[in-house]
Amino acid sequence: MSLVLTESHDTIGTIMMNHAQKRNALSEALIGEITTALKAFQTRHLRAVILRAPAGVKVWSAGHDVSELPNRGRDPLGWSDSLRVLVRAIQEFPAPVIALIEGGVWGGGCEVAMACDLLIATPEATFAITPAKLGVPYNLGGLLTLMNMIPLPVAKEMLFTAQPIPASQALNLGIINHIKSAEEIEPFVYGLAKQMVANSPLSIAVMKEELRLLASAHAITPELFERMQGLRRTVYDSHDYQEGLNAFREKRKPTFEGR
Ligand code: YXS
Repeated sequence: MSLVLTESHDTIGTIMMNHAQKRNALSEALIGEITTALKAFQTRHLRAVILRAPAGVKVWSAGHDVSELPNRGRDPLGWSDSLRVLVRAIQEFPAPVIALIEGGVWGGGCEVAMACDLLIATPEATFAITPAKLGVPYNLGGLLTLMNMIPLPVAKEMLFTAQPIPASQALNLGIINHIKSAEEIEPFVYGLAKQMVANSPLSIAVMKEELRLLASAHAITPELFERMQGLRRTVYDSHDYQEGLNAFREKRKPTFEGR
């Protein structure tokens, strides 16, 4: 059974995450279908892509598939982790990718949504960044995305509380471009896409890539990189990381001991 539905009209493609029973948890299988769809759209030179879930969902994506996170001792968010592969695929897609968001966006789902070029959400949408809830060491790319998108005190509040923020706050912060009602959001998003695809695809593709390169242009020394990797290792080697995974799998609250 396909975990993703795709369609295209004119030069606009749509990718609909459709794994309801796992709340569109970003499993390797689901991510594989999304990246395959993106590659097919790129081959066909589509000029805009909409990434969405079915209309009316309560959960846009429940984030990284926790059942696929490695037990302690291995970086859960390394370069080749499927979530990181998806984030890069969206960021490097040579045309605008627009997130049409209904429902809750959790954890890695926020990274995927924020990797998109524009985010349009319904008033009921919420955004929660949850590594602290599970004891996961967030990756540097994810932190940089947050630093580029929102003021540091707000990024810290979202990371440290792991609590959802409402679409209204996300709009005020500039995380999302527009809020539209459930009835308006689809025609609005496709209207935006139509405006974009009427413009020069080459100019847009180059500006998108230039902005990606400029946003990631943070020079860090090898020593700084190794210090940060060492810090992250203390987390994924920890009792607390394993406890977070076990608690999720056993459907109970974790007991973190700070070790
Ligand atoms: O019990 P069954 O087999 O029916 O499966 C349940 C859930 O276990 C499953 N499910 C997930 N499976 C793997 N990974 C997930 N992230 C995940 N989320 C849910 O889907 C089935 C239905 O879930 P249920 O009964 O909880 O649905 P609900 O409608 O009552 O609640 C929806 C949510 C999203 C509020 C709830 O499922 C939830 O809180 N899910 C976890 C959200 C979360 O903490 N995501 C972060 C994952 S870790 C991650 O993204 C990164 C590593 S990081 O932490 O760095 O951001």
